[in-house]
Amino acid sequence: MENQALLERFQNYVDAENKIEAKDWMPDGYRKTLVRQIAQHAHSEVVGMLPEGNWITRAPSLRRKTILISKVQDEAGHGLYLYSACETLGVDRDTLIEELLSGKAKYSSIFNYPTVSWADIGAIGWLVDGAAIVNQVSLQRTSYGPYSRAMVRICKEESFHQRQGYEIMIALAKNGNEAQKKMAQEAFNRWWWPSLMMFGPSDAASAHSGQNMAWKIKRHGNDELRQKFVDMTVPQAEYLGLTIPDKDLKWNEATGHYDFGEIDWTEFNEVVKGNGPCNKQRLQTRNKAHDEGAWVREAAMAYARKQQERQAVSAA
Ligand code: BYC
Repeated sequence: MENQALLERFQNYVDAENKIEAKDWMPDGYRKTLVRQIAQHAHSEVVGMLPEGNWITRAPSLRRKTILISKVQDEAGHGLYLYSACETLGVDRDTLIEELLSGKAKYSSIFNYPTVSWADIGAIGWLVDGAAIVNQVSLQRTSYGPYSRAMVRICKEESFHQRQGYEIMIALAKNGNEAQKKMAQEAFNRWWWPSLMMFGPSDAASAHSGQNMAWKIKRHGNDELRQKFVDMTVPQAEYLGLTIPDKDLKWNEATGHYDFGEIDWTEFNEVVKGNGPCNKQRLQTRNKAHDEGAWVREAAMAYARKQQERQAVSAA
């Protein structure tokens, strides 16, 4: 059993808003849940490249193509910061990647939906990166130092991503022709509900929220962040002239928030279990990319080995 005095000291330290660093003592449960969450987050960034990467060769102009390449590359970078943050907790990256490739690890449900038209790229930037920012701004204040610092950098880049998505939506939904407006509305219809699901199960059903809020890993509950996202996004949709695909959505004067309809939790659970529209395709594509990148890893390791040999010779 973990020493009660150590646990109390840890909790007091966290309550006083101190950051926990890699070499500090921490409860096993704290380490375990952080590895779980940060790894899932890293995998989400990496798999998150696939739905958008799918449109790089089909972007409608050179300008759009260069912006999209840059955004997708940023997501790879976010994956790297997060795998590094996870490694500080004592797990190695190969194990994490193996768990992703074998299908054992989870990643965000959102990336198991298809990108059917160019408007989906706008909708992802606007809604998916928008939802990610709401969640990640909160995580900037997470109690684990390396995760918190990774979040600061990631949030800066995500806000560019959100704006590039919104700018695509302005071009299509506000300034576009009838066909483009229709395409934007259809993409919005496809991504609205899955974006709300990104925040996870409702607080009552969330397995980890209670303990993780006490440890200040999570700073806000899933429902609170989801509400914040809805309140922020509805006026943006109105500006674009888009209709929210929810007949129950209405402003509530008493609460000062938008009320919205019930999320389809059966769909959410199915997607998380691996039965979403693109789960199998995403894992296959990721595995193929990993296999095709074997020569890059071998070359990088060969270079690192050569460097070590040289250092050993010069030290002798
Ligand atoms: N999808 O107790 P709960 C991006 C799981 S990528 C799948 O509330 P927690 C971007 C949850 O893991 C940004 N699974 O859990 C990239 C748990 O299962 P386990 C991704 C989900 O951890 C490219 C179970 O349900 N962001 O920005 O307290 C292009 C019970 O849930 C989901 C992050 O990863 C889901 N949506 O709270 C564009 C943020 N939701 O592990 C954009 C970091 C829940 O017990 N993560 N589950 O088997 C978090 O903040 C938290 O982990 C969550 C869930 C709020 C997601």
